[in-house]
Amino acid sequence: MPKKLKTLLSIAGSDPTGGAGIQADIRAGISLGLHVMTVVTAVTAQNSLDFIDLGVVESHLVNAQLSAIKSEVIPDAIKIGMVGSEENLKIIAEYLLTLPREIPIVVDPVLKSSIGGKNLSIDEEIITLYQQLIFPLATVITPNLTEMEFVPKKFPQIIKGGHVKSSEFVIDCLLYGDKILSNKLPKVNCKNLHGTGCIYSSLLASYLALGKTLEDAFYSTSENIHQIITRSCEYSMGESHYGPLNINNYFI
Ligand code: PXL
Repeated sequence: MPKKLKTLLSIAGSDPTGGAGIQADIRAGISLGLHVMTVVTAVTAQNSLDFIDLGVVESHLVNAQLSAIKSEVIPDAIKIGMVGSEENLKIIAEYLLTLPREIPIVVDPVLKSSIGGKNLSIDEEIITLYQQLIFPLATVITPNLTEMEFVPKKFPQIIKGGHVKSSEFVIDCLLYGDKILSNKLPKVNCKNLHGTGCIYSSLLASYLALGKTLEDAFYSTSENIHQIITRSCEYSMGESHYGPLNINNYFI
């Protein structure tokens, strides 16, 4: 009998510099030994200097990618990043409803984004759709401090503390049911933070795919992200104003 290959499905956008989005999710999943499948929802053109362009993948193609996966495999966990459009969001929600309830779903909401250092505007309609169709299906949602106001507290969520500028510490919090767990770490001053949110949510989804409880997956992700950021300061990529997290060989 062959061994079961554990799989992570990333539904997200592409980042050509490899730091964030689909590319980050592939790197994170592989670092924990998972096979990573991808449904591309959008293609960004960006680097550390500029956010140049964004093209949304047409919803029939998102649907076709999901169908191709659905007829072959049930992923061991799913991570949802940038969805690209309202139509894509609805199609993704329909796909999620076809899955067994126990499959972990991590939602990293791209509502108010600082992609490429530019603030994209918040789209009220996509927020409503996330709240109605996606959040109720999530095992856990991973907003940052600016996104947390759009995630009602009734949903399990990890609020990542990395965006607090003045503090010497980063406090990540897991809120679920009537529990609040927190993990406090010293803040690392490092410019290579591009894709941190993406790596955070895909590492979390990978731990859940491997069978960790939500609490254990939370602590492991929070601790490891801290170490990975610490290590990432030692590297630089070309003339980059900021660089990617360096997760290569981290778990080896
Ligand atoms: O907000 C995180 C994010 C999600 N998806 C893509 C990104 C980024 C941030 O840069 O590039 C494709």
